[in-house]
Amino acid sequence: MAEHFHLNTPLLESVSMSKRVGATVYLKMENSQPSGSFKIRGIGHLCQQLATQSKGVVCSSGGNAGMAAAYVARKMSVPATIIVPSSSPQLVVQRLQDEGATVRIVGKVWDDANAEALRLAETEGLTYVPPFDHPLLWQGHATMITEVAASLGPGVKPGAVLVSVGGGGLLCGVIQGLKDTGWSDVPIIAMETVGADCFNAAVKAGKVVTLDDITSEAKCLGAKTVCTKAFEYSQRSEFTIISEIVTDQEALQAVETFLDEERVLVEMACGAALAAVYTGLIRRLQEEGRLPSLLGPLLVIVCGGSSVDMKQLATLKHKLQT
Ligand code: PLV
Repeated sequence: MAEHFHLNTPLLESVSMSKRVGATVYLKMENSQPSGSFKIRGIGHLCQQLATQSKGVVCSSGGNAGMAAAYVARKMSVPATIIVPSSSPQLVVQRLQDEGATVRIVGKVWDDANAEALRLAETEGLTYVPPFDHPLLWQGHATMITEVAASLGPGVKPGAVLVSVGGGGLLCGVIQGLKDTGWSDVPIIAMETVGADCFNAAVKAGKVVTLDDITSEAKCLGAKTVCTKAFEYSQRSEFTIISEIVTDQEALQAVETFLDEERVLVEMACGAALAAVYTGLIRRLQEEGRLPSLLGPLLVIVCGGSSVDMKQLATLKHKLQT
């Protein structure tokens, strides 16, 4: 990649999480990317390949893909239209507008907004920026793993990687990165919330399925159907992908604990992954023999997210009564 938009993010050791897990925990701080999440890696790469001559980009998003597209478009001096569903909080709309994007609210969930983005791309001749389902996105996301390898140095390899899954783009990127690094045998724990669990549903059904609705408050995990590539990876024997779900309450509690202990505010989409540590899920997987009892360093992808501030946190707490 020539010039790129993402940053090389810090890899921090978390003492409090390490204590809970009983192994060293490293946090890949994707929350510190411009635009607030890992999405900038893939979307920056995709736009460099597809949008240099563009008259404008259009992106459907729960929020963070849109933030990345708006940021990249501004840097490339290309107009950006972001389509979000009505479930995205007002603070995201404001942040997208502050980034210079035109924002349209269409439909109830991301899938509705996506149909409109595809239509606009077709009728207006705009470059469509998908939030999770494209090989260029996965290639861009993969850089986070090669960076981790460089930060850890030779001879150190993660014992497992912990990620959140929405539409599965992050998962595909992490797997791509593990392949690039020669770490394909590292198990991945893929986390979703109940009610935004399209990957878990696909793994259980043995085929890609479409959820009836998104009932989780982790709206940025709210794709009704996981991308085919993510499902395909789950079926291949060379990768170990452990699909698990947590409740919204657990994801929100994880956001709060992470804020208290690491002094960083992330959204519930990220809290889903963090909850695997705070609820004792990692320990349970070890007890069940699904992860080694002597676990190497646990790599947590802190995917971040802009759909949160103290007011939104209070709103979610009230809604979920935590
Ligand atoms: N969010 C997408 C899809 O939403 C979006 O439009 O922003 N963590 C955060 C903070 C996210 O924003 C997302 C995706 C994920 C994790 C999951 O990534 P994915 O979709 O690549 O699995 C509907």
